[in-house]
Amino acid sequence: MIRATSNYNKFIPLLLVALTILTSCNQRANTYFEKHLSYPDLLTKDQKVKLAAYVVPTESQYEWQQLELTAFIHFGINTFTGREWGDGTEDPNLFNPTNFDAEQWVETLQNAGFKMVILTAKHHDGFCLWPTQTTKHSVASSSWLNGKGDVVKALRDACEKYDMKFGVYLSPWDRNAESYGDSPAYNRMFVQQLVELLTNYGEIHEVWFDGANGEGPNGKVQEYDWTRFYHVIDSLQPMAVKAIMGDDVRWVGNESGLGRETEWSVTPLQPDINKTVVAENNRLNISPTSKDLGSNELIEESKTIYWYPSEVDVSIRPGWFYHAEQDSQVKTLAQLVDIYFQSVGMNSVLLLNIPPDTRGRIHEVDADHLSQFGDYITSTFSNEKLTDGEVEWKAKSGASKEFDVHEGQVINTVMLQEDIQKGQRVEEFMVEGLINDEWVKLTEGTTIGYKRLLRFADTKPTKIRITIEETRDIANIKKIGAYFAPVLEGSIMQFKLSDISSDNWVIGNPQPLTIDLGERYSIKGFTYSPVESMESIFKYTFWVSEDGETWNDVITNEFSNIKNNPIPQSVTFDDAVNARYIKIESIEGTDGGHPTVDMKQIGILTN
Ligand code: FUL
Repeated sequence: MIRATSNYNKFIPLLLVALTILTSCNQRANTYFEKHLSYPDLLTKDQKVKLAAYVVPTESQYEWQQLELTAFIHFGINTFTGREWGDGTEDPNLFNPTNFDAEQWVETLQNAGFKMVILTAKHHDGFCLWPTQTTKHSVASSSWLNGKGDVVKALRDACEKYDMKFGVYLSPWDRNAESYGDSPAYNRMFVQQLVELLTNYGEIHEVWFDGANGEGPNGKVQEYDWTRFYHVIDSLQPMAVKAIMGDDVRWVGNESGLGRETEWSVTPLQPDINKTVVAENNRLNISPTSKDLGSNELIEESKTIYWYPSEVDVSIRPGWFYHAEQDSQVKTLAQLVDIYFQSVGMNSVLLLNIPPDTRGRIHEVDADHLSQFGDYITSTFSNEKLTDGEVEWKAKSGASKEFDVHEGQVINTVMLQEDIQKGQRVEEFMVEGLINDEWVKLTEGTTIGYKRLLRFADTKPTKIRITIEETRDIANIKKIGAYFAPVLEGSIMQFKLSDISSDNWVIGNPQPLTIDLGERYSIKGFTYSPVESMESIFKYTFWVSEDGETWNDVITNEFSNIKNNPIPQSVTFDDAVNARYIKIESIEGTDGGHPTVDMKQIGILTN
């Protein structure tokens, strides 16, 4: 296979390559564009789409894609403060796991089928889980193991022992670093942190740069030197994929475990790391949250396209960090299985977060749900119902192929895989089953990519037939599978929104919203539920009053990460307060505005 790397200025050789592909209708072209392709001018839409079928992953992107199940470990100061975003002023001594056991993490994850673990080596609060030379704000200043502990090393060693791949999350946004906002100085520090992580801990398979950044209007604004960060990774760990604010792995666009029905790994989208890219993404009106990131219409408008596959990151709990009060809200087997179908089954890699508790262990509830999940996936997919689904099927638009089902078997799931080393091509397909000598449509879909899973009602066909209805070029189908995936009762555990009914509440002032609760309560906290598609409150003050005239402010804080993860928020006060009236003041919204609050969004906690 010849691999051509495209380059903005090398139009002439590229044009020749392009012409070879475009004119070789009957003859197979074997030239591929690894990771990206800049289009020469003057190509038609059809020509551009056909060329997009020849963009392929790099070796490390391909290896990453085959992992399918990867795990996130959010562990740090927040584990001990109960927060989601620490502000960087925390005392390092708070970090004190009582029964730390990284091997328990890795063993639990491996038994559930996970192939890589990514650790939050430094979250937004700036606390480093390894004894870095760059700051005192690290495990070295904690009393844990007398300052001799190193979470990165402990986890790395456990991964080595269990043959698990290992990645690091290093938050660019740092609320502790004094140099943050003094761009060159902080970039130097960040590079040094990267160098420490990428040289002292063996092989690193993924580097995760979070795009989350809560720099406020009065905060320090940092210009990151992404080019240099990328260079450091490429030279020290050439096989590591760079994720999210990195150009190898793309954020799927939500934190709820939901992939796209139509998921193209070839897309004009790039991480917003420099002005040119930002301008191009703006021109095309696309961002990681866009529904369409790869249609033919979008490709027609684009100048450069990339192999930039999707990663679905979601937490097994409502929060990213461990909070004891969420022990009853660990995602159930049914929810985890749905997430699997919506991620791995939608041409993405799943990055499931399992946050260790204050002991430094994966909690028993999480471990139990993970083990059920692992058993379900293994037993479902090791029980192949087709007699032979391993194929090397070169399918043109309209081509069909039949597959025999083992006699008498009930199926409700199909799996399709393209050989993505030859590009992603299928645009539309249909699945039928032969039931009582008649072909009956079972399901249909759009993109396939590395893997597509589709569920349908239980059926007992003697054969299934796959039709590739539309493809960008001859599709290379690698595997067709059929399975029986037991249907699970989805007991979605409810989040308690309020301990008292709002039936007798009366609105006093509309904004800031004041509410007369009707009687006096001992209030221990409140909840706030964001509304989809509306700006949410980010910073707030919560006030109480006995008479509706004299107000006491109980807490001013932020709903950390509400923008990326718009789930109901629960705030517990240090001490209960007695009051009949409450007021919630929106200081700043998630988009910088002052969103209003509706009474329906508020709950009161008294227990
Ligand atoms: C977000 C962060 O703000 C969360 O705290 C978490 O780390 C998640 C994976 O990414 O953007």
